[in-house]
Amino acid sequence: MSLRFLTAGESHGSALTGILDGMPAGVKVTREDFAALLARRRQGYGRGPRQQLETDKVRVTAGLRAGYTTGAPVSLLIENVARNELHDYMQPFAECDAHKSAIAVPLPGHADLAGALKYGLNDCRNIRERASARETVMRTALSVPPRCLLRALGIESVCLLEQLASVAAKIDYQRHPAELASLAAEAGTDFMTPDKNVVANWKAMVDSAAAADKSLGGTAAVIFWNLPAGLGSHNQHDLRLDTRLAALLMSIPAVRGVEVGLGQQQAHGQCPAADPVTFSSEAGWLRTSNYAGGLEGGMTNGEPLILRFHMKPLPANTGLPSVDLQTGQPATPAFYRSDTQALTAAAVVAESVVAIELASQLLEMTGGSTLEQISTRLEDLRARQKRLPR
Ligand code: EPS
Repeated sequence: MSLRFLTAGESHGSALTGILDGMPAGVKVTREDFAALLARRRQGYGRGPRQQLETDKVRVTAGLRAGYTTGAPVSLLIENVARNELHDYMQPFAECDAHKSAIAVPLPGHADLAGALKYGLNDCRNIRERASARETVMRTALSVPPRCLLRALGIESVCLLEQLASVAAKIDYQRHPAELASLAAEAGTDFMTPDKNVVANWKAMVDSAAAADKSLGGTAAVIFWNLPAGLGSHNQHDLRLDTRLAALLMSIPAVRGVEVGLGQQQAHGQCPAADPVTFSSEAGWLRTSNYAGGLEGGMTNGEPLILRFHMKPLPANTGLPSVDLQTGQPATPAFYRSDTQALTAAAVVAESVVAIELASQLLEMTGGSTLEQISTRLEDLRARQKRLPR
């Protein structure tokens, strides 16, 4: 493990804080890199009103100097600027009246009840504030330096929406990811999908869900390409790259399942279970298909890495019965402002946490304290991986 990160912050607290440790020196990072990525996380058709209010402006408080990483831990701060009375109730010291913002009725499907029982609380506020997906803005921001490192090494990525509720886009994962990325760019920013024909239908679905205060889940994909073979390991359960990537994707709020490549179709016999190998001295090692999604035996195999995840509808206003933690009586949870769909945001977050892990794996494989050293070693490795091993 070469890169480590931690976040702190509550949804309606004053700010989110993050630390990323282990970045090499000499990686160029600009203000625009942060702004553009965080704007991508806010966009999407069906995001909640909060997304228009938050600016997600990143203050870099350590680890960058004159536009380059120094090798020291990178420290970031993002203030929550949208204000409502909840922010007054999240003040750190005794003058804040916590009772005024108590949540006595847990939302089914949320962290509320499990957290209240864990901490012995009859107020779910502390749990909900930290479990909120607002925290993912910091994980996304922390991925910027690792993304800049990957970009400098020629590694590219895209995230795509594949299915919203029961309506699937048509995506051929056997196409080159750069083609999928340019189709998605053509289809616009509402849903980040390469299938422009599904967009109008998805918009109408979001409109009717919004009118009913419901939320929609779905499936999205993250693809990285130009990776060397051998990131990860087959040697120990916790070093397998699929172990680590699945854990990171599952850590995104509301994600309920993860697939590597077309894993479910492979399991159900609906597509080949493996991809044929070819070799030529010009092209090196190639596969004629990529159903495995670029991961075999816990390691990248040099093909595009394809990960897919399933996100449930946000459980904000399901209308399901609950119980008042203070009275023990049946009760309906209070209305809770939410996104109609947050799959577009989750896809950007997923791409971000995967970027951090892949950068970490590359650092582990190449060693090196500076971008220059890493780049030279990776070039050498790539050249060797094109030849027959001796
Ligand atoms: C969230 C509830 C909403 C979302 C929030 C996540 O916040 P609020 O209750 O203030 O409207 O907008 O997501 C973000 C703020 C964000 O930046 O993604 C929740 O409970 O998970």
